[in-house]
Amino acid sequence: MNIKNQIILAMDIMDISQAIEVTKKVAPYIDTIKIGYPLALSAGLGCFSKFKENFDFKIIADFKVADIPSTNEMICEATLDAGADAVIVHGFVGSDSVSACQKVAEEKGKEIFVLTEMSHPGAETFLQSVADDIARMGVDLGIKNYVAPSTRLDRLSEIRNIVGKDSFIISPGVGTQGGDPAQTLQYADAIIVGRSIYMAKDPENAAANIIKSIK
Ligand code: OMP
Repeated sequence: MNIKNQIILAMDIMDISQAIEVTKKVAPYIDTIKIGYPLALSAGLGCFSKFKENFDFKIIADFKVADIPSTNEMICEATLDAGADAVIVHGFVGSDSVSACQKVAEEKGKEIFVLTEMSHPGAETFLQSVADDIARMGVDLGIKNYVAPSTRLDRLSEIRNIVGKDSFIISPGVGTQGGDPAQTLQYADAIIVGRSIYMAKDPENAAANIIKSIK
């Protein structure tokens, strides 16, 4: 994906006006925002166009799509038609479900991100053991964009090895979950940061400090 800035804001504030206000403060540092269930379920899918009206940003819809192919197809249709530029899709559901999303995105000139391993501790229970296979499946399907954890650099590095240097990896878990921005960017193309920015007393300064730490 063509993301210039290495930092993606995870905007999980549930109040749309507050979400826009905070985003305005950090707008100079970002060109891509990730919006997921917290904001979309509170404000509706119209929040994508509200963000597009206010910012010249790409929007990644973090809906972690994980259903049968025909339902995945409908979810991606609705999400991308509402204005998202890309959608995050779970890989564990298998190649038919992922391909369904890939097909819809391609038809619309948009993109998907395949989630391999998640960043939270619970991902070690089930998901971690199949994450390499999920990444290999992505490669076989010709997927170019992936999500992989900043909280386990050994795993992030392994997933990078599998998907190759030409793939685009975005990495959540930086800051509040413990991941380090600079170390993560040794393996990922961009970091996803939420609470360490939007819950900071001074979000602009928080974003500026992260940028400084990766230069
Ligand atoms: P903070 O922990 O507040 O920085 O937010 C991280 C963001 O990334 C949240 O929106 C999570 O839902 C999301 N995320 C993870 O934290 N871990 C994952 O494994 C995957 C995601 C994601 O798909 O974005």
